[in-house]
Amino acid sequence: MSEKILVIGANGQIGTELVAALRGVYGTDAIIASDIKEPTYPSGKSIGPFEIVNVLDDENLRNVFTKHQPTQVYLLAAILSAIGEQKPKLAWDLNMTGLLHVLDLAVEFKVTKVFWPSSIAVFGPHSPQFNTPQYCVMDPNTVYGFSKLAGERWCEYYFTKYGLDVRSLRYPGLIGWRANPGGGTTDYAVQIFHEALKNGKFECFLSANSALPMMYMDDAIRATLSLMDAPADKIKIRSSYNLAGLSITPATLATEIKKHLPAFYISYTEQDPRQAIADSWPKSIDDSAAQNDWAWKLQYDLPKIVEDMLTNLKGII
Ligand code: AKB
Repeated sequence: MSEKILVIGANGQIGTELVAALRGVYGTDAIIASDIKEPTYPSGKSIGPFEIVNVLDDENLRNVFTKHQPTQVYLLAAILSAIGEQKPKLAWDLNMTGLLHVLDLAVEFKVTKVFWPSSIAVFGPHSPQFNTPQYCVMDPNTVYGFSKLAGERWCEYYFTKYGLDVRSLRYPGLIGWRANPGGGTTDYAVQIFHEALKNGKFECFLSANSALPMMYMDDAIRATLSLMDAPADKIKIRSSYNLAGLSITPATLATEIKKHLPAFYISYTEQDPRQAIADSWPKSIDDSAAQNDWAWKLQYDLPKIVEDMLTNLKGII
């Protein structure tokens, strides 16, 4: 069967990279990129099909499904943790109503596979902080976190009740050079590279020793594609898989950057609301279920991430 893959939220940090990767595998015309606005990245509209989609507008979404008859859908449109705390009702609405619209249309249009990203934000202050297991106490205290947790329950529900093949990953913070993150707590781990190269210094909004799980974008995209490629019977978890990455602090990241840019200087903001969010999240994650079920394996360690980020950003900053 020839695939037609709809990516909703294609202009974001993950979407930009995922569309490029999917076009590499399936061909440009097989991937319909979509977002609420025209893309600003050069890899956007001019390179392949693009649609304006607002996930809250059921009719607009239905028209796009009718026009393209997608066989797979990746729903990436979401409001992340930091912005979610500024606009809690909008974050809940977008993250939840948007998901339900897409799940319903996927059932109706007999979409064969749906990908929806969850996050380490589903864990909360009473979850184990180190090596956080797949199943444990989950009491997220951000709107983003509990919208993702509720979304996971909906995904599993649509799989069980309607047989919809929904697959999901709990992404850690993602570090990549091709597109910037927007409105998350882990955004510092991308900003630090831009500031290091542009200004030689960075004021971090998280404290020096705030450990959080992070992953290089190349690994995250590879994990996404291999989850989606795995035979359905290998996918034992229909809520969302833990994905560990590496446990990174601002201080360890700065130390690694200094090996390349010895004059780089990091300072820390005294008080920032994102600190409380970071403190409520795990410091490291156990992703043995992903390793066992669909042979997940991380490739990028911290030295490799830093070298690749600096090398690629140097060319474009
Ligand atoms: C955020 O910081 O909100 C996101 C996430 C960890 O899901 N990057």
